[in-house]
Amino acid sequence: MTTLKVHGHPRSSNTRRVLLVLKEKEIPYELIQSEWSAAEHTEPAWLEAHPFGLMPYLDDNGFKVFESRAIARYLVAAYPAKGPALVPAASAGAKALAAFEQAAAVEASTFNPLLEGILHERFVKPFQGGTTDETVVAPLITLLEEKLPGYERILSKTKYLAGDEITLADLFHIPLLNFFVPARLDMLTNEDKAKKWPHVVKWAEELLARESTKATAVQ
Ligand SMILES: N[C@@H](CCC(=O)N[C@@H](CS)C(=O)NCC(=O)O)C(=O)O
Repeated sequence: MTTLKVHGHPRSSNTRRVLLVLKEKEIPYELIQSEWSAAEHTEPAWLEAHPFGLMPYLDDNGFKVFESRAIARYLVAAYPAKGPALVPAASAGAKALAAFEQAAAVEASTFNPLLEGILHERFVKPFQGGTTDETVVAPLITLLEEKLPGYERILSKTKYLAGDEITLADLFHIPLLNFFVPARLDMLTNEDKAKKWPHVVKWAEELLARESTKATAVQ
């Protein structure tokens, strides 16, 4: 098996989403670190592999795929014998697949946009020389806290979002869950708030304690 190449950057949460799935699946890989400051991801050679000029993309022996979640699904489909399944097998039936897809959709359509909005204000703008606008952050935090009871309803019935086995839907949350503390988001650590969604706190703590999370965390 040729070593898979991930083109991206260890500080990119979307790159880390792919790396931690590779770790979970115990698939060897090489991270080809892009020159982020030189905007290598906007150069013609990169655009050949990723038409939208973003990171990461995967190169599996010449086959290229972009979008972190699509890469993860490719890895699951292409390497079924490696590591845990992470997506219900076709033999598990349409209902198991639906449970997985609904959990994955919650991450992509609800969790990710809210977190990205907050992180853009609190990290990206200051890094680019701008100023955080807390009037933008506040409603995003309110919306996030309004979504946590939904997570709590699910996680009080099953250990993970799509049942009692971990799936990509849980793992997809990790790169941005990792930012709660540095981004001063206290809904999982403030005692008064955390007691409103204890199963979410336990789920998040378990995800953040995984070896794959630690191995791919920003140094
Ligand atoms: N939905 C894409 C998002 C990719 C993305 O936004 N990547 C960021 C890094 S985390 C990027 O390339 N940003 C380019 C830039 O900052 O100029 C994915 O999941 O792969």
